Amino acid sequence: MAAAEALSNKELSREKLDNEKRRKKKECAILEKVSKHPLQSRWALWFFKNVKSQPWQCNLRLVTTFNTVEDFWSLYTHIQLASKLSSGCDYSLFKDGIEPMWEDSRNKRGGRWLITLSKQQRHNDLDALWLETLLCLVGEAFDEYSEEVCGAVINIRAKGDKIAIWTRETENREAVTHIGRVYKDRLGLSSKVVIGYQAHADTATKSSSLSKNKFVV
Ligand code: MGP
Repeated sequence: MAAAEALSNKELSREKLDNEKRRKKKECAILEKVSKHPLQSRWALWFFKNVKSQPWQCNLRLVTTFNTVEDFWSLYTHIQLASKLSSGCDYSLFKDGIEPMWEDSRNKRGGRWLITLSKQQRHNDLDALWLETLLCLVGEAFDEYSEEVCGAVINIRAKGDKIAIWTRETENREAVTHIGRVYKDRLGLSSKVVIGYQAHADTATKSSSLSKNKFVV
């Protein structure tokens, strides 16, 4: 009888301990949530590695999504710097739900502000320009036109790397040019440098070097 009572007391205190642990865990989860700083949008990071035997789409992988400042930095510091990726690779950061391809319904009428870099810039400028591009995106830097932004892509290529911000509608002239001006300014490009905006519909039918600029800033 006494032994049975001792056993049930033991069970009771174990249950109490388990409940306490569960409560603490819940509290920690809530604290973690409230202490993180939310971003306006949820973002998805994609990685592309060129395997020539596979169709283009199959080489594209979703890495992860995030929607807080802290999770952005945690991701950024854990992944390889763009300048250390091998040729043929891309990173893309897009609003969650938009795939980083021309075919997505939010991209197909859009285009991109394209920054083409020289080979030497891989060592000197590339990582800083890409980080600034990411900060423009997650910080919604384009005022009332940030909604027009779909994402950004960095292409690591032997012939010269490229960075671009993709927007959703080439016909929204005011939005596109505002985004271009702010972007150029944020990258600290000299007023002598001209950057161009190309429609995806045009890029999809030509090599990017032959696509004509719809706008320049
Ligand atoms: P790229 O990777 O954007 O540039 O496109 P790269 O390698 O510098 O080549 P260039 O043509 O711009 O000089 C390379 C190829 O990948 C394209 O010609 C397409 O075959 C394919 N590709 C690229 N994108 C962004 C897409 C896309 O959105 N959809 C599809 N279906 N294919 C794409």
